[in-house]
Amino acid sequence: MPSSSKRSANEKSTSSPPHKRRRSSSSNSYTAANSDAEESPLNVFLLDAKMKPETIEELLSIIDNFRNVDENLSLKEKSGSSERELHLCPNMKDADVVITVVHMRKRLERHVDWSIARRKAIVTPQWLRDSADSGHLLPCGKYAALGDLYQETVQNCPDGDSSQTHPDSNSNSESHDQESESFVPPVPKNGTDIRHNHRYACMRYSPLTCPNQILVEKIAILRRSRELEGLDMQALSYERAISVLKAFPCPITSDNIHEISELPHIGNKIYSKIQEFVQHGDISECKSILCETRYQSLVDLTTVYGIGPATARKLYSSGLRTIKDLERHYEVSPKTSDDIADSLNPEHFRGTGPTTGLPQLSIKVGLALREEFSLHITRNEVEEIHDVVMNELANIRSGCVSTITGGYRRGKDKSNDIDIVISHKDLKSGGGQVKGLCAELVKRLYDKGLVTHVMHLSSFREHNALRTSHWDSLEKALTVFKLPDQQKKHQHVHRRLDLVFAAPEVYWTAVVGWTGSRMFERDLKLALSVLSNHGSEA
Ligand code: TTP
Ligand code: MG
Repeated sequence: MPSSSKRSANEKSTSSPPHKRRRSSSSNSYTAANSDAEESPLNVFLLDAKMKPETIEELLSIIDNFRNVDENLSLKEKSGSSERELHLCPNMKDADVVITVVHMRKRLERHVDWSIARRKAIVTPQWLRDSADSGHLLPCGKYAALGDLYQETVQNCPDGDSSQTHPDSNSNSESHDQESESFVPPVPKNGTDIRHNHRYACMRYSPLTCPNQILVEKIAILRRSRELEGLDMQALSYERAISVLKAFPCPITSDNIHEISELPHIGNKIYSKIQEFVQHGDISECKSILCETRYQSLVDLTTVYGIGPATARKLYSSGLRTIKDLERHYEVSPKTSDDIADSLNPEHFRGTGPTTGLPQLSIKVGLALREEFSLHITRNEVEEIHDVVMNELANIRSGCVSTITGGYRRGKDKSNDIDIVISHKDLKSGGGQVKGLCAELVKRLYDKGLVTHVMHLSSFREHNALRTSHWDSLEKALTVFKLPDQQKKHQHVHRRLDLVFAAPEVYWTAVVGWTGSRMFERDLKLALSVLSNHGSEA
């Protein structure tokens, strides 16, 4: 229990409106449609240990003033909404939500029995602030105060929003508003084993920006240096660790760092780097990597589309160090965006594909367009390009369906390229309808000046009984796309556009496979193969 002097903070709540009906604290069956719950106030307990007096005052004031009604709702909607008052609860046992700044299990156990804690949603003060700002009770997962109780916090959360959908809508424009906000994980259905410490990335929530973002970015430098040097296993270990840390629901401090050592894919070496970061705010190896001229050169060289780590190392060994060196080597002069289009004449680069007759993307083009490719693409432009592509496709074949995938589908505000998966709505004849369509579409876009280069164009493979992968039924084109310039003032830049055509029966598999992240895809395959092995053993 909280100390008696602090406990009075909770007791102040008696001045707030008396609650109409007390609901069993252990119940987690509340939904917005539950009329009993609509009438009962939500019991909130402030665990004041380590909480500053001004924070307690602030939270008390929010609790007193809180009414869970969205001001934007119409009267009719308000009458059916989950209007709830908050009631400051004098003890944790009867509370629905516990607000605390404690992040450590041991410290929490000084105040409450662990078996009680496991039946509560235990969140940071920010949950209350953000709920008050948004006018309704928010999902708790993002605000879970203890990593150990993340799952329980999500399950016991009184947000009442069972309708929250994952960004997997067929209609990209509809999902846009939801996705452009920072992603709030949906409440898992009963029995879904999604938790931050799961060993597979596909079973963990992964926010776009996590509570340990700076640490994650430091470890990304270690990963990148290994990748650039061809140390793929080490790079993968760091990538796995990053993925796990991204899912950890609260800031890592000296109080909770012991929880990190118990997470999957966190070995001794990575743990010691995390310890160093927690103690000193930086990782010395990162500082020295960033100062290495070889690292700086390899990073620069790989900013050119078409140059991966292996090519970059070869170029480096032949004495090339900078973008200027590359421009001299490949005889590509730096261009402004005004005259770059002319310089992209396919004849100039002599990269015509043998089967398609389309200009292929070469390192020279990647170099000429380096600056344009480095400009992030907004969600609006992604959608505009998608619309243009689908309008052109409608002129060739009716009945096609599509989903924008990649980082866009994961909710990223800015993308590096555009990924679109396309199929046909007719499940029976659709396979035949999309066959060969990829090359046809790319040719049309090229003739219209919308696609300027093609880096790769593949067609469906003949069926092979030994292959189990769905990639047999995909056609892919990796291209460069440019929206037409409307006026001189508003000039569009070249963008990388990947088009994937899938037969209807594998459409959603292709959508999932092309959504990422890379670690999610990798672990999804791993988890599925483990499952199928279990199945065959059974
Ligand atoms: P990308 O377009 O390379 O990545 P992205 O869309 O996640 O991010 P951005 O474009 O903004 O840099 O790849 C699209 C998806 O394809 C990716 O999210 C997952 C899948 N993919 C893999 O599974 N493995 C890979 O090696 C690559 C490159 C992509
Ligand atoms: Mg992408």
